Amino acid sequence: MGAKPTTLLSLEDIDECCELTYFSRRDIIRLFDRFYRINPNAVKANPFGVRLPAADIFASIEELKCNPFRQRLAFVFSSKQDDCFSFDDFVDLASAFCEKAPASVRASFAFRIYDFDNDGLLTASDLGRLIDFLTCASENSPKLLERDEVVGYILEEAGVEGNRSINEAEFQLVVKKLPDFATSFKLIM
Ligand SMILES: [Ca+2]
Repeated sequence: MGAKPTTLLSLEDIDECCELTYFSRRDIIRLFDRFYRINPNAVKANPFGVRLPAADIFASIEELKCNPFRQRLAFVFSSKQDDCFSFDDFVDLASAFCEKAPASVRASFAFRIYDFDNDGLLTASDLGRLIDFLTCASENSPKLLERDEVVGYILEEAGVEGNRSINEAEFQLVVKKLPDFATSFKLIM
């Protein structure tokens, strides 16, 4: 039957992942097992080099299966921007939205996800697309962030009018005023 997934990881590998994320050794082992199950043969052949299609990864994660932000997540977290994730990319995604990640880290990734045209600014156009994403999502699909009020707040607090745009520092300030942000913008994997 071949090796168990955990034997593919050395303690050094695990500790390196721990250092770069908010996870414990046990978390890393659990995530690796999850990654392995998506395509055991490919992962076994090249545990850290293999890049699995983001679509396969999302399909295996209940919380992401129907998430309207799948494409944005694939873009932001695929280190080679090839719509595929290495194990490191997968861990980065899980770490960014885990419970231990500080609100500022989650906000930083939220900013990149909402910046649909990747120009480093949230413009009215980005926020408009964000509202579309949130309102077009199926009623009963799980969403990474189900926050119509957040969108309203962002517009109001940042005073977006005309061509006004929000940079990441301003976005962080807006998010600080949202007590629910840290709890709503999370993903348990
Ligand atoms: Ca933008």
